Amino acid sequence: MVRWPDAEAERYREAGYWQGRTLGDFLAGHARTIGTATALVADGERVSYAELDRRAGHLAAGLAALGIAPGDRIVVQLPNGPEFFVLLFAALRIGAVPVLGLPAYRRSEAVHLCDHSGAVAYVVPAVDPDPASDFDYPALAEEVREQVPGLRHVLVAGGDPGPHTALADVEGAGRRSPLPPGAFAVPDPLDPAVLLVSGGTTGLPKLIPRTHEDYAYNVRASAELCGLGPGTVYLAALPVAHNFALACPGALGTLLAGGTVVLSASPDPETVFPLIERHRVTVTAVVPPLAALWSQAAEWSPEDLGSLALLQVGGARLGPETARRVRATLGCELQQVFGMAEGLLCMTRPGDDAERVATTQGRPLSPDDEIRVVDADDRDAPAGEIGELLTRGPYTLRGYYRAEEYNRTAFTADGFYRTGDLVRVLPGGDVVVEGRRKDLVNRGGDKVSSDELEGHLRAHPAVLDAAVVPVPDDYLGERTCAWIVLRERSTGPGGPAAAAGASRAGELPSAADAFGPGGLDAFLDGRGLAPYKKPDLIHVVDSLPLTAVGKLDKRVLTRRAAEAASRRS
Ligand code: OOB
Repeated sequence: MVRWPDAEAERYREAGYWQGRTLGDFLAGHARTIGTATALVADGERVSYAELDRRAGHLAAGLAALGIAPGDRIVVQLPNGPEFFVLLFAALRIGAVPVLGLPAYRRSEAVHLCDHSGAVAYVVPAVDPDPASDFDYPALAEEVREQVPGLRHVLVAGGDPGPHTALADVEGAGRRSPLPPGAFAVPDPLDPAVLLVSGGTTGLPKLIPRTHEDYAYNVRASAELCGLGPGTVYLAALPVAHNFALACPGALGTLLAGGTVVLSASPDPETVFPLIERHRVTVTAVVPPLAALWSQAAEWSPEDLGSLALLQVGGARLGPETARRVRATLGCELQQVFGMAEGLLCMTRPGDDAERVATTQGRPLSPDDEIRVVDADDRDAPAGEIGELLTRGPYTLRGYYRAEEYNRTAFTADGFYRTGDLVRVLPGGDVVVEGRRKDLVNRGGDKVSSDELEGHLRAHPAVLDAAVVPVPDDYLGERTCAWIVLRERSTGPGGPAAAAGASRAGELPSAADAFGPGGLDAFLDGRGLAPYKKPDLIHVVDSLPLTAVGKLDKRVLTRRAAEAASRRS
């Protein structure tokens, strides 16, 4: 990994941001001081701080007994449940590095994460808690294991492990032969604590090393900003594998503050509203489409949501109208969060006036977050003008993991991260996100890399070329639109398509004929792509538009996609 230069590291230590501690070390202290308090609630199960600490210790010993050593990577693909946290704290204790994958990932993503991180272990749930997808994770793990020879262990949480090892057995082995405190060397706080997955890069997803120092600061500072304390009851509605729900301040911020984390397997109002009422939830975080959905549902749902004091909304653009409506219907304080797994967090502050909260994405979390707004030539844009946001600071990465070449363009020579987001900064320092330069589709917080999806589309034998662009959508903000040029067409009359009878000369074959049984959907499923990355709209065309210099003109495609969508609605 790329480290911060010594001078900066020193500055962050002197300012008190970096405290020389590991990310999980507060847990043992809490177990002593507030051991009986409830740390986690899930499915009626309550886990106290003492129990979480004890279980993490047992699992740490069990993992060590399997031969998992400091620095080893463990790909974790677990839903919101106690096991996620037992495993996270266990790994942190022995200095193993969890690679946090989303539950929606499938073979393509899982193989990439295990392979690219050089993981020794992969952890999946026995049962998909989402009945709508009912996905077979142990079967996925078998496929991953075949394709990634370096993977030594597949550990299965909660239920029948099939041909793999039950996570509970690893914990049980550690319980029978526990290791004394001090048995493990304390991890170096400057080393990665976790690897997060980037939403917005070219090619396959990049991994973000978050060190103990920088991530602990991220958690602590955001927990302070949001005023979390022992009375906080945080509802994890979004996946805790995502930075927002994990650490901004999220579940880790709540645990650090001695509060209670309520884990929900789904963010649907039918699931979360009863949880909010029953557990008197005070804080939660959602993406904009969910904020809108919750606000609508709150108008007719019988549950009492009065305990909710703060709703954080982030991950994608929240329009001012939605912001005002959400505040009015849910009757709680709203906070906009513009964040990224790479680091920088901008947040509106509790107490900011309502208009500021409705119309801006807040200001950087740390006094030492440096931000620059630049034009296409990296020159500072005039004050208040729109430009690309560059940032560096005490919790923003200096380089992706094992990505030397990519890092040369993703960062400036002096270490600023190019966010790819187009912003403007108001005189009071508030940031307003105006668009983006990076090539991705933000489906209501779920990021789809155009490049990654185009690669999958081009792999189809009937596809000659493909381009993926966003199209505006009332609910998600954006949806994914794929423009596809078919091979048959390009071979002209008498080519393979004509021979196969799929089309008459000069006429496009119907998409259904060209893509085979089940269409593109089935093809992409077969490639093991996460379902949310599949295109929402497909246009088959003769050719893709080019710019004057002969490059693909995505601006034209984006405009055409929007026009086609508005004609339809
Ligand atoms: C969060 O993290 P990621 O890594 O999934 O995505 C980061 C990107 C940003 O670069 C930006 O393009 C977009 O998501 N984004 C927003 C936004 N928050 C994130 N765009 C407009 N308005 C916002 N409020 O999405 C994330 C990480 C931590 C906290 C919150 C969100």
